[in-house]
Order: sequence, then C-alpha cells, then structure tokens
Amino acid sequence: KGQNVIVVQVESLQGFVVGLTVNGQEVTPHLNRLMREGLAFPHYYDQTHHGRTSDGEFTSLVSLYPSSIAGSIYFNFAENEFDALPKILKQHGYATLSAHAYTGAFWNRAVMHRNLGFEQSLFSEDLKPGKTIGWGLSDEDFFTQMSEKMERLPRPFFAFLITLSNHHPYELPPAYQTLDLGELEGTFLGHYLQSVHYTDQALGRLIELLKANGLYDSSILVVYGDHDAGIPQAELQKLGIEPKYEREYDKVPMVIYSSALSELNGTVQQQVSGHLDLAPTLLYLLGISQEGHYFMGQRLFDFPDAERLVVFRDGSYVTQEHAFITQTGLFEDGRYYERISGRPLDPQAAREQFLAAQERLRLSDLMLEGDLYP
Ligand code: GP9
Ligand code: MN
Repeated sequence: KGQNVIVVQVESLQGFVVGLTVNGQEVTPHLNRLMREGLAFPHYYDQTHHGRTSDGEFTSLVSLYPSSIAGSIYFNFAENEFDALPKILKQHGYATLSAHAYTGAFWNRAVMHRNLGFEQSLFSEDLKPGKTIGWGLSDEDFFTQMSEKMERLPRPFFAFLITLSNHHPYELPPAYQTLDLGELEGTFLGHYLQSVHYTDQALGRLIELLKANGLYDSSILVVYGDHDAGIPQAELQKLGIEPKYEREYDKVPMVIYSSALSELNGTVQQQVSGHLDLAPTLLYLLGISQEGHYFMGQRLFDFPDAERLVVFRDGSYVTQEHAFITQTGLFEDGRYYERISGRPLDPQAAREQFLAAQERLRLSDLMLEGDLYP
C-alpha cells in the first residue's frame, strides 16, 4: 500500500524470447533476471486486436476487451467516459504520468491518455532530443529521461512508460547490433533478436537507474509486452518453434517486482492470464477496493481459479487445461486442444465455455458501445 507504480509496456515483446539463448548468448538477460527476481507469469496471453499498441494500453488500463468495430478504441470511443487505472489511482492520491517517445497524435494518445486519467503525458514533442532509433528517441535515452522525471514526481506516483525502439521491421542501426547471430544474421528473425536485445539492454539501464535513485525498492515495477512481434512462422521455425495450434505462442512476457511481495518474489505463477488482468491486479496489490469498479479481467493474486477463461476478441479462448481456437468467430469452425500438449479434442466439449466467452465479449461491447460507465 502506498508504493509507487511503474508500468513499462514494451513494444513487440513476445513471450518466446524469455530465457532464449542464441549462439550461447542470452537474448534478454535483463528481463530474464527481473523475472527471476520478481513474480513471473509465463502464460500471460496477448489479448489485443486491431488496435495493436493502443489495445495493449487499453486492455491493460481499462480491463475491457478490444472492440469488434474495425479500428482502434482510442479513435472510435475517445469521447467515452472510462473507469481506468490512472483515473482510479489519481482518486487515491497518486500523481499520474504517461510517456512515449512518439507524437501524441499517434493512436490519438494525447486525447485518450487524458481521458483515462493521466494528469501529465509526455510525447516526442515534450522530450529532450537524444539518440534516435527507428521511429524516434532510443529506449535507452527515453528511460534515462524518465528516470530523472520520476525522481521529481510527487509520491506516490503511477508512471506508465511505453517503449518504441523494438518496432517492426526491427532494423536496428548496425552500431547497436551487438549479438553474434551466425547464420541468423540479416534475416527477419535476426533483426528482431538484435532489436529486442537492444531494448532489453535499455530495460537493464532503467532498472540500474531505479536501483540507484531508490525507486526500485519503493515501487511496484511491472514489465509486459504490448502484443506479438508479427514474425512469420517460417522465421520462428529457425528457433525450433512449431506451434501445435494458433495462439500457442501468442503470449507476452509479464513480470511484477515489488520489495513488498517478499516471498512471492522469485516465484513463477503458472496460471493462464492476459492483458485484461493488469488493472484489477494492481488495485489488489495496492490495497484499493475493487468495489464500484467494473473489470472484465481478474486479479492475478489470491484468486485460484481453475475455471479462469482468457478470452480473445475473435471468440477463441484458453483455460488452464484447454484452448479453443476459432478463425471465423463461429463455434462450428472452432478446434479444441489440450493447451500444453496440443492434443486435439472434441470441440463439442467446449460449447459451454465458448458461450461464456461470448457473453463476456457481449457485456464488454455493451459497456463500450453504450458508453455505460457513467
Ligand atoms: C507508436 C507505437 C507503435 O507510437 O506505439 O504502435 P503499433 O504499430 O505497434 O501499434
Ligand atoms: Mn506495438
């Protein structure tokens, strides 16, 4: 209770990189270490849809599903009133800051971040110049500026930092490519590995700065990926990744570290979960009651639930034991599997949970399209 909250949403950080080594080199050593030091969620599914990064933000902060309407909620429902994590934390005395090194017009963030309750938002137009990678300021310079910024914020604060450097097509300037990739060098996958390795290094720098200024031990630090990396299957195969069903690898790393988690630090939570679970989880950790708040996700603590459904916008879902995957949204087109082994099962057994998943999507759509929060 009372700790600062620092949430880092990492661009295109997909789950398969965790613990991965290539040519004897760890691809994400800093993320791996944080996952060993904090509480790791290896089955955190990507629940985004058309809105990509903006869906990553929206599902995590608002805990509603992405919209079935083409385009991003950040544009289509910018006039709505939402009950979002930053707004709730502001009501509980938190200073709220969001930051991202691209223009505030992109994804309509300048408008939506204010709507969601960020008192202050910093975009490329507000940041100091520095080294540039891809679309803008490098993650390393971004984190350095943000560390200085967070030091000066009133306490407690909630900072939501969205990275940028690890963006498709992942073509990092040669000077930043530090992995020795052998025959993967120059391939699409090779570019991604170099790029995600760079962002991991920047994350390591952020953690170092937070340790030096005392924020590491007075904050809850959350790091997760915004969505999958969009790597073609033929490329993933080079790492021996062969999905037994669609979405098997559509997971993003998720880790929570807080000095106050004591014995939970250093543990791995095997339960399935996803983006929508972030807001209720953080409120729970901070001792803020969920009463009067309407989340479609579920907190990741103190909530053992074998029936937990992680629902995707297209009507597919996973549970601890099973995965139901439909390409068209229709039950009749669905396939049903044992989630871990990939063994195919009779889809008829999935009907009841499919309908429960449909009901959740319907309620979420009603909240969104009816602007029902008020
Ligand atoms: C741009 C960045 C990228 O600001 O967040 O968005 P994406 O293309 O991943 O949706
Ligand atoms: Mn993105």
